[in-house]
Amino acid sequence: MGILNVTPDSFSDGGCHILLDDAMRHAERMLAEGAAIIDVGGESTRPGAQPVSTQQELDRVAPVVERLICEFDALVSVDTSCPTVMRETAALGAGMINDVRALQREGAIEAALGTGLPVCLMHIQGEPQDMQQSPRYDAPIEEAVIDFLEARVTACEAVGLRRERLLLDPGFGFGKTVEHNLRLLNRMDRVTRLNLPLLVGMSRKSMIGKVLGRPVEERLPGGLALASLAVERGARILRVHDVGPVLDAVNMTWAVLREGCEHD
Ligand code: 7PJ
Repeated sequence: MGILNVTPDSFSDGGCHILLDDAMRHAERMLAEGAAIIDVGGESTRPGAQPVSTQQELDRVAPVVERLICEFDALVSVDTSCPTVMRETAALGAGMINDVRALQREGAIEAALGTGLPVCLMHIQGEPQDMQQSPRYDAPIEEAVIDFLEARVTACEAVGLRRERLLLDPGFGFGKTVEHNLRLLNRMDRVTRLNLPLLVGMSRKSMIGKVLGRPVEERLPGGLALASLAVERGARILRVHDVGPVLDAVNMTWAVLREGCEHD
């Protein structure tokens, strides 16, 4: 899954894709490099980011979604928590909803249900404005994440949004310290026990910066290590900026894992 931010303040490629043509060129490149899904986001959820209005988010996202489908026939996922954005982009042909708030906003479950689309439910503690201030958990992080995701799956099923339409994401960096993130990745096989496909996003995130002491433009090698480990621990979709290099890392990892399966 290639990341296409259409926010003026997204931290790693901020301001680069404000222009529609730039966004399209960037998406075309990610598709050429092997992306199966383009994830379009119009709300910056970086720590401390300010909220956007529904209209603002829609104005950013809708033209990009429309052109991606029309010009590239791409499978488009929309990174949104907003019920209106879910409905409007689904009507334009989006193929998936990616909600970092796991459909907790008022009306979001109903909106997602109405679209008929698959939905990724991500774990988050707090809101982007304050989630990184001093994340704390009473239970081990992996247990907290599993309990939260299980509760969200139950809430979806309660209104008729079937399990078969859901994907899960442990939410690296969303209300978590570096130690939480590292432990969560190590224990991620436990999250696979919920028996739903796992999507993960660690590309260029601050956990890499903190461990390696690298600025955002120098985090690819660290990201490749995390991508490989994530696949080994059960991730099935990786949300990334650098599609080509990550795909090589994943294919190499997968070749080793497949050999293990064939000879066991
Ligand atoms: C994630 C996301 C993630 C999912 C962002 C960033 C922050 N969606 N949207 N998982 N992160 N599903 O890319 O650094 O980890 S925005």
